[in-house]
Amino acid sequence: MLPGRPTRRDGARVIVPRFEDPAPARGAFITFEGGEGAGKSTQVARLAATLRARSGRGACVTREPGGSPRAEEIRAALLDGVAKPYGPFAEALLFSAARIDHLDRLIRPALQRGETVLCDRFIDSTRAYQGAAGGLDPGVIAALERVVVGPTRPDLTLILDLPPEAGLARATARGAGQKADRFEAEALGFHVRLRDAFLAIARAEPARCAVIDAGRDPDAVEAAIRDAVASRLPDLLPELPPGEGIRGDAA
Ligand code: T5A
Repeated sequence: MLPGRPTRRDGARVIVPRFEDPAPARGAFITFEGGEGAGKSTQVARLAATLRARSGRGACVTREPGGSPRAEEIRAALLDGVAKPYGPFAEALLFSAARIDHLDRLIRPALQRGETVLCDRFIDSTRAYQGAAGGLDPGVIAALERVVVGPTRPDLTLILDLPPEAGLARATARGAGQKADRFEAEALGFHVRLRDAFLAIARAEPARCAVIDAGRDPDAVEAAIRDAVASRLPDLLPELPPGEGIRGDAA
């Protein structure tokens, strides 16, 4: 028997999640959340470039669902709608399965190396999509977070907020000619509930979350994100000497 692992009465080993890290996480964990087409991927890339140039630390860019080869396989199935007929609980389990692999293979190792991890969607998407908009009981979602995520919680979550009509129009314009994916294809009411859910998360956890007005042009959104990071995690974006780094230091 491995230390700390319970066994069943028949002697078989019981697998339980273990979160004791071999070394304490030294990096920072930043997640980006919001509705469809809010501009998360665009801003993850911009912030990563800024952090690489300014913080002297590595910046690891990743996304959910996905981020590791196995999780990317689950992503393809989820966005194709394979799990939709089974309902939001089954979908939440699949997002969780992808998240377990992503955390183990990529996020926790990067944090232990002292890198800043920038993740395009994380637990709040499960809360909003499968929970608030999908109807899954918040108690079930909290239980999943406890066993899947454990202590690996974001230090900062940037919630990119804009009316769903605008986000869906951006996503449609970008994917001109492509079929909408499993979640893009939901009715407008679903996307309105998503927006409300993300804003409610921000109100409930103001120390972790910052709401960014994503309806502005990409440079203005980027500037607001830099301000939020600089004020919440000042070690990552130390103040520049006067006259330096207005724009272009993210190139
Ligand atoms: N999901 C995910 C769950 O249901 N539960 C979960 O637990 C998790 C983790 C993932 C789907 O899975 C769901 C949520 C999602 O539906 P995805 O393709 O990763 O699928 O979906 P999104 O994260 O929504 O990705 P998108 O690419 O659609 O949106 P982004 O990343 O927010 O937007 P972005 O940056 O790609 O920009 C979209 C378009 O708008 C332009 C860009 O150039 C691009 O063309 N743009 C702007 N235009 C004007 N002004 C700005 N400020 C702009 N910023 C970007």
